[in-house]
Amino acid sequence: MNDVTMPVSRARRLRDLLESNQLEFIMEAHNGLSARIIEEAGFAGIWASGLALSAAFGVRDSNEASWTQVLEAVEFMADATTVPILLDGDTGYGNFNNLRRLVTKLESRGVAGVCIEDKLFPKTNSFIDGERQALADVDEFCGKIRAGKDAQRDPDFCIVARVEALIAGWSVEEALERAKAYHAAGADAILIHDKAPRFDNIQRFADAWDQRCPLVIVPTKYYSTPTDVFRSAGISLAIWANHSIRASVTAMQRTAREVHDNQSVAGIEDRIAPVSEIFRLQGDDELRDAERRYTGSDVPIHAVVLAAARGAGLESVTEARPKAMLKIGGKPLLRRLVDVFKQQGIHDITAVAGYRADTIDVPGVRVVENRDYEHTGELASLGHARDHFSEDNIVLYGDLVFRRHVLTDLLEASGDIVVVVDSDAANDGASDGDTLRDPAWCSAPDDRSLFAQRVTLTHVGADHAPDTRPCGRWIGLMRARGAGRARIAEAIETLQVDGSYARAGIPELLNTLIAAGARVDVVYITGHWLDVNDLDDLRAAGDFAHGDTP
Ligand code: SPV
Ligand code: MG
Repeated sequence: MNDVTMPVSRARRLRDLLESNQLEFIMEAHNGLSARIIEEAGFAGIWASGLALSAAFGVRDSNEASWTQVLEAVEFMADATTVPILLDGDTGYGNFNNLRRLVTKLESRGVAGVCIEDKLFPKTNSFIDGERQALADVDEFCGKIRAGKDAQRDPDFCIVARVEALIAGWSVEEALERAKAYHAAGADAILIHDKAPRFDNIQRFADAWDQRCPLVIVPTKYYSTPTDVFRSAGISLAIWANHSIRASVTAMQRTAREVHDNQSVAGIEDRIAPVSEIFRLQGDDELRDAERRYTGSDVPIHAVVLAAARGAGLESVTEARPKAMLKIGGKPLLRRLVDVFKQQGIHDITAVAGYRADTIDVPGVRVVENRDYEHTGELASLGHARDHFSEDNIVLYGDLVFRRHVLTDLLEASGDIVVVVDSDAANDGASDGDTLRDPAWCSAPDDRSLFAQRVTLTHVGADHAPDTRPCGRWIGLMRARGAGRARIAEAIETLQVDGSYARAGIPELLNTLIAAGARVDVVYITGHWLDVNDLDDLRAAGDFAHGDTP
């Protein structure tokens, strides 16, 4: 024997529920979603109810859904869950041979057991004209049970024989005779069903049964009976057989009526599950993880757009909106950025708003607000997006316009902290006499070779700048991932301690990182981008965007 513990099969777990020495409970589900909800609620098993399955299909509980349609639905339920499922197999959808085939198929789809009832195909729900329902011949039903037991491959697969004698108006004695025969034929448990509002007949049945094999009940009509009564009667398993579908019908009817009458969903929004809850129940997280594993993008990238500024040189056009919402070539700047990100498969985007935050309205963007934007810097704005950081983050100014390859180059670069530096801009400041914004000093100038150089940033910004010529301009675009995140957190702490955090920009953060020994890698580009700082830039951005359109 080795120590590897084999996972306990679902069939085994259903058997354990039936054979445990306490009262256990399972609850109805009718599709993958409801099955998952039942499991999450804590139930150790699920009843795949014939009534609920057929109702969910919109047909009657009279074998109108074919057995393969039921099989397919229960397979979705098994896929969506880990707990055992007991299928309500009606009469077994035919004779002994049909049941054999059913058992084989259920086992192959991960269903733990089947319950068959001693009525005739096509069956009728037990609560509809029960007295008029014909019961199966006892010998024929016993043959069916034996055939099912012989067909199962897994010795733990359970066949529950359901006695409908009380439903059809027969005596407790008749029910007992039938149950004994079914038990002798190999049934793993007996479901004794009744439509009476009181538990009395089942109590008499249970007393006489005397624990020959596990007893299962469906307290739909005698629902007011205290659960302890079932316990003292020695019942093994109680099935809450139709309460999920009934609950959802009530909720859907109420909601549909209200939405119809109000011609609006505004009133119900807060009372229904958010779409994110549906995604969660569908297991969307697992798909995101799998995408990461199998499509090469290791970690989903999160983009933070710093969009709090009104724009100092743009007052005349930013009365009603922040700079990031200015239209370039018909599209707000922020919208252009979002489009570029989405093209690269980056869908998790946070914009940090400040000035006229209320006007930031771009689909696909999470907006967080830096209310104190007038008195704080970009670093504080970045701090407002902290809760949404992922393992891999792109941070950029909201007034950037760039060709797609600029982002591609950044995404392809290695390094935990990477900045994009335009080496062409090194000449700009020198030629026109302007002060170069965000000048960047690097470990080596851009050699413009086709082969990536490993260059690091040594300083950015005019403050405390080295006495040499900068190698270019940091364009306001960077990436921080993996261990780089922790380095950034440490640098932020340093800036908080020395009191410069609130006013600091991203260059101060980068310089603090460098001072602390962190490696900041550089991706050199040569032009093909601009930022919008005044009306001239705005015009230039319009032309640039024009050139952008194929
Ligand atoms: C079902 O849930 O489909 C059942 C139980 O068979 S009952 O509806 O009570 O007959
Ligand atoms: Mg049923």
